[in-house]
Amino acid sequence: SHNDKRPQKPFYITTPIFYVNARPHVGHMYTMVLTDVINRYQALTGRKAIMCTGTDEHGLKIQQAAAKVDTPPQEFCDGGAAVFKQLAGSINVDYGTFIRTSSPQHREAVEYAWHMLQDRGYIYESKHEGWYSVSDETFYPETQVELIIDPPTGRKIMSSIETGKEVEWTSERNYHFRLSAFKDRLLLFYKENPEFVVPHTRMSDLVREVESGLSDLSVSRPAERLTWGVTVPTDPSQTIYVWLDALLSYATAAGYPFTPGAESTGGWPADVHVIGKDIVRFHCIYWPAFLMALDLPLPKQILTHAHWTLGRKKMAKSTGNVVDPFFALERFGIDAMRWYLVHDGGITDDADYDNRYIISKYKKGLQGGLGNLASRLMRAKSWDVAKAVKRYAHPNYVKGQDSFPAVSAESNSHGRMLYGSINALPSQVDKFMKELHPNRALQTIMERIYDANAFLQKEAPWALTRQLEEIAADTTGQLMHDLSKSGSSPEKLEAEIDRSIYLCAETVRVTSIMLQPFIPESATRLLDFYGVQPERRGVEWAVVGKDDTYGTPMFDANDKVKATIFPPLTSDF
Ligand code: ME8
Repeated sequence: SHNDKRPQKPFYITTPIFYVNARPHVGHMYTMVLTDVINRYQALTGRKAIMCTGTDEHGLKIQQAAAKVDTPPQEFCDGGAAVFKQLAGSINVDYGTFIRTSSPQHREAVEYAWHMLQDRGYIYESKHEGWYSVSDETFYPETQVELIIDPPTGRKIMSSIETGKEVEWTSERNYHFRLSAFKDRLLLFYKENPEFVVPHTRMSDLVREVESGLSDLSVSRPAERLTWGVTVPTDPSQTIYVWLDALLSYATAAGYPFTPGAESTGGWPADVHVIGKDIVRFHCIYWPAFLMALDLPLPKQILTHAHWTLGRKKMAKSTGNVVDPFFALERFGIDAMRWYLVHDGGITDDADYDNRYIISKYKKGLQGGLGNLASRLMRAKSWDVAKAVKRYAHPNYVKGQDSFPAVSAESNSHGRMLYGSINALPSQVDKFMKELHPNRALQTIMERIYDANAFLQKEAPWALTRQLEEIAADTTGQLMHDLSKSGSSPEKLEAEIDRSIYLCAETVRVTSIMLQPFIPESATRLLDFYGVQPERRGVEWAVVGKDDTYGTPMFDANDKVKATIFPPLTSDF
């Protein structure tokens, strides 16, 4: 139909906007990288893709943090936002938008949304009493708090059972959002969109929580307590609750309030919000309810990832149990970090961060696995990758895999297995990426690289090369005679060598194409090393045999520095 001709909405993906009250740690970097990988993958498939990250700058927590260091809140936030922006840049995160909630553009969007909510009758004023956690920026009901002894101070404090954070009794007049009115609509929405929350296990917890009932949500605080935020446009004595303000940043960044007829040019609605499992309630209950109330389309999926721990305890800025991402980057480099975080980071289960793992896994996966395979093939004097490619790539070798010459049935079957598994790789990666499991996608790519290394080891083309050299050097002609008697010939041996080289080179080419979203710099260097033309690096080229033009490095392959894509990491620091 003519509708199919409409340009596709840009893919739109976000990270949470991060609080600026403390320096970022590896957990924040992880969310940024996961999001970037998914966004870059979409772009690799040829879709316009927009990623948004940014900073959450309002609220009591930030107000208090700024006051503590005697700095005006805006100045305090400018400094914090700059650090998060720097982090994104330094780990090669290709964000299109960096949204700050203290920006005038965002303030206007929040004011507009407030008017809409009020006009539609979703907001009312009443007295509110409850336990408020400044650290979590949320009220907890009586049933979700307990009296504990605060370990550092020995003081008895009331705290949230869920997060352990201190809560204080608050009694005030403020505005409420009719969250309770959305219970049935939310449950129906979850039922009709079983893929809304990834991984699926967190969806059942969510349904249980909503089924057990929703109370209305306090969405403003008296301005004498909370000054740093967006003022309620109809009542200057109140300031808008930080989470309503913060969640709306996803809309602001996509152009909200939207221009009629151009609602989706900024990517709205979001395809994926990537968040940590700590903020599921805000994104999977409050956020859809706000959007329903505003009559805006809902995000398609929320990817809720697990946490990084350090010494098995959650990495968190409030406890100081953190790894500085800038130090880690300086020590290991951008792609080693990106690779490690995605390969070993948890979606469903928490993962423990350890410098020793980074080094040993890098050694196995990138340096010893991919780097070694790539350079063994390309730097050997005894064969020529470009020649092997010319010989076997389609359309030069149209007869296909079954006709690959082989000296033995055994090696023929190994080759066929590798051929089949590399050919299947792009669709496996695609499936995992669409299921929002970048870690599985990356692990599968790595398996193909390990397969190719094992194949090369078994085929040992260097042994055939030596055999050819010996035959050539044998003046008696005996070796040549033996070879012919066995039904082989120097030409057949050469064809066999080329065949092994070709299958391994294809593994490097195809995996490098698929690795671009994960380790963009290294993958680009690998593709340069293999002389893959820049316009042949999209996923549509990740088909065995499709490219018959590569094999000659775009730089001097004997330049040790350039040809060492994954230099060794040092473990002594
Ligand atoms: O919650 N492991 O901001 P925040 C993995 N401003 N990821 C972690 C992590 C860990 N140990 N610790 C933090 C906020 N993260 C709000 C969000 S959105 C409209 C407002 C990541 O600075 C993870 O993505 O506390 C988590 O959800 C987020 O940082 C919390 O960042």
